[in-house]
Amino acid sequence: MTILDPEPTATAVRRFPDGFLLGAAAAAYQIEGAAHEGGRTDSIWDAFSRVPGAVINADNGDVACDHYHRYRDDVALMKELGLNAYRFSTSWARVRPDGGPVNPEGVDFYSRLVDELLGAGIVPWLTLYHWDLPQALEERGGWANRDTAYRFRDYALSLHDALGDRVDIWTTLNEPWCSSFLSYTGGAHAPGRQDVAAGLAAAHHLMLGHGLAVQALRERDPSLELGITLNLTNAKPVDPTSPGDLDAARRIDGQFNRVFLDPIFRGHYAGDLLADVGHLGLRDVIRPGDLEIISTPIDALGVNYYHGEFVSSLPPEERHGGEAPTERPTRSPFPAAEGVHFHARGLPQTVMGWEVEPDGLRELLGRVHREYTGPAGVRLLVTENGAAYDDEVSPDGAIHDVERTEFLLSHLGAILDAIDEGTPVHGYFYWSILDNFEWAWGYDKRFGIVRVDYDTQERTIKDSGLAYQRVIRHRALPAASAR
Ligand code: IFM
Repeated sequence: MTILDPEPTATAVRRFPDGFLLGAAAAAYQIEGAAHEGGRTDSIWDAFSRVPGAVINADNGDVACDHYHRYRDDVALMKELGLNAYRFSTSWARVRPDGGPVNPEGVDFYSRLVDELLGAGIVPWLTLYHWDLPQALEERGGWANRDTAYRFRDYALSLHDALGDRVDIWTTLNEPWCSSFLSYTGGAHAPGRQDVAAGLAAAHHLMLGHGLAVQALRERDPSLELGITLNLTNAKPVDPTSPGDLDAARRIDGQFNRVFLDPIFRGHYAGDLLADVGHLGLRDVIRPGDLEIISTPIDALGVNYYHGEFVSSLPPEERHGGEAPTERPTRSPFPAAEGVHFHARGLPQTVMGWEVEPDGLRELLGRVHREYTGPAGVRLLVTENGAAYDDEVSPDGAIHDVERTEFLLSHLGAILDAIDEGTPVHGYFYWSILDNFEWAWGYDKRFGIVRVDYDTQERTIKDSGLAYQRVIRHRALPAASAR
């Protein structure tokens, strides 16, 4: 039997708990296009895409998947797939161009999108910030400037004014690690800065903005479900008996995971993290009261999981893939990880060079539940997980993306494993509903369960999408032995 067969037999399936959301995600700049329409002005990604060598093939989000004009058809596709929920982000530069007054035309786009989703019986899951700061705010210091956190709160409230009557689930930030360290320290993402202190300031101010927005939205409507999405990893030592490797794993865990988890859930930065990075600029930006704001209770934590990290104090024999493709020189995004080397484990890899390790998701969810969300009584969901492969269109027009299908099913299986061992997980969002603009990789990497032909904008559901459609219809996964 395969996942595409008509009916899985009752004994050969693993069922998802009642209420578990099976959805998919996308983000404004990656799919909307219409970059210069409806009053929208530049975000940092519009500006960064113009920097020579910053994005592969000099691609940009001007047109992307043209979702701004095709959102009705895209929602119809989501309905056909049976998605329970759709996680999308709003563009600050569309809603408040240049970070200034509200743009009714921009707000109206999201209002129509939300109505379309609700009409299709799909829960709208709104993310306020998925990396596309208005360029005008970057020119005033961007996230390294504390004031941006307050502007973010105002932007959140403007959207609540328009959508608060219809959207119940609000995520403040998507992957602040990327919009701080990868963007302000590593320079691989917009705005392309390479400054350790700016990256630490950005991380702190992003969390401050998160806390301010949660407070303000909660005050507006205590019934909202409020949360944040973090990209998290398992940082493992190559040699668990080597003090150098253990320290490498501790540093990466600290500067990737705990730098956000501890302030948000515990109201402090961990002592070892402060010892590593406090003197590099972090202590200078923490003001009295900040950590109380940042740790304002939330209702939901979204975990984005793609791969683990296998680290050592010794270099690998061969360089591990996965770096940004940019022709511009970049630096390590980690503020204090000199001497930490990233190794491969010999696992299969996606075309991003990311190792495929579904069981790492089970392990990560268990850890996050035990140490953070469980004690806080916060709902835990997987808000992104997905894989890029070089898809081929078969002569019959189908996309037989066997590897992506297996990736999707095996990660769903890992979530059921986590649930079986006592980790409550409440939902899963595949990344992404559509092939789209993969940041510095441009359109070169395809993550979608729906193919986008960028010449014609034609959409085709891939085999992975058809497999997901069946999982959603039956609310069950065929047991591994039955696939
Ligand atoms: O495309 C991105 C997304 O914007 C954020 N999370 C990771 C995805 C794949 O790189």
